[in-house]
Amino acid sequence: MSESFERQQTYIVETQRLLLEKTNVGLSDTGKIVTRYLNPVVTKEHIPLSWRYDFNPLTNPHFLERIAFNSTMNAGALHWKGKYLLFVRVEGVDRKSIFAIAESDNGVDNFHFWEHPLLLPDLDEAETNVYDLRLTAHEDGWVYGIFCSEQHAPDAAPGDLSSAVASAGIIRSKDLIHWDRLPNLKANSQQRNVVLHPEFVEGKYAFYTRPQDDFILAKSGGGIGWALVDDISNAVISQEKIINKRFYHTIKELKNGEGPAPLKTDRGWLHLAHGVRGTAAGLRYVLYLYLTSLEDPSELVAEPAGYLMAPEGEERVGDVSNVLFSNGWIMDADGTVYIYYASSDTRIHVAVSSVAKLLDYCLNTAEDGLRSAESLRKVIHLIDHNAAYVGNNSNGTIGRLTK
Ligand code: M1P
Repeated sequence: MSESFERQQTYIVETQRLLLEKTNVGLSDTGKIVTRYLNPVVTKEHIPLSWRYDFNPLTNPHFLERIAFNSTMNAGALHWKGKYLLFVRVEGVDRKSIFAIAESDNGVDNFHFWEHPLLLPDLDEAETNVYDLRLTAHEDGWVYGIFCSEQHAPDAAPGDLSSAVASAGIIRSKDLIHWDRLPNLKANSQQRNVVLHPEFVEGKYAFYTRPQDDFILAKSGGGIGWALVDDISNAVISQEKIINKRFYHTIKELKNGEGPAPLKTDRGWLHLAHGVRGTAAGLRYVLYLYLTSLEDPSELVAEPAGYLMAPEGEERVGDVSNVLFSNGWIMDADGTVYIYYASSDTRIHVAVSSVAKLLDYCLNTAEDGLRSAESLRKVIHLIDHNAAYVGNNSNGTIGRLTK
């Protein structure tokens, strides 16, 4: 072994060890609905070295990375046997994604990948890319993973190497090691951001969908859809209704998509979703919440105006800048909620909240009035309400408490 090989190997191994052992810290959260954390929880630097380097000095004399990765993002999440698991979208420099499980004891730091990536059964050789897995521990006893299965559009004109078709792939497992692959969900439109509801509804499997006219834009696709399916081993959408609509001049004007499977609370099903709007600088992806009825999970109960989380600071910049995306969250028995979100399609972070706070936010923040005049009315209403509790000084800032 050359000295340089040995030195480089030691440096790389030691650097990763320090990264994996690093403690994360929550940032100041006074008055905030979620607590962000200082460090991302999973980055491409967390990917095992044995997936990247050939450690044989004879076949890798310069100690070069043999397989390089571009990013870790958009992770499904699951609480499993006391561990916090992330099913990470690991994207290579070749632009293909694979899924890999990273686990942590406390949900906020020390995530380390399992020895092998998830061995996704290969169904169809036309499938080019897979990504954005959503996990559902279903009441039927299986853990399902629903993901985007993408291929080159079969009807693309000669020379058109961009047109693509998105559909929903389905896998399930009972041990998270062996995965069965079921046929892709059959639908009349392209589908991305498909999520399985954790309970049977009317005795059927229920899917959150995102019908879209083409690969990128939802257009007539209206918003987040809902469809009941008789047989998950041959899942066909025959009827789909839009349960969370898009509106002009909102954070989800261009498109939206369900995030992880919703959380069951005593006030309803709590949903995390992403909304997308166009700007002069490109698309902007933010995260928002909505609540649906326990009796009918397709019935909207509350939706606070605007976003819960938007890209901040370093989160703004990355492979696809100005994007927050989440397809994984975990609720602990004590009501703590860990939101795993990727920033700018590059790395994964955690933000921590609680069911109590998220419900309070959902139920006590007014819905979007869709007009500036309505936004003004809401501000005036809050000022008037506060007049009974605080005095306003001459600068208009809050003065002494009167009650
Ligand atoms: O680049 C942002 C996101 O774009 C797509 O999401 P959507 O279909 O909602 O627009 C996906 O490719 C997603 O992976 C990506 O993070």
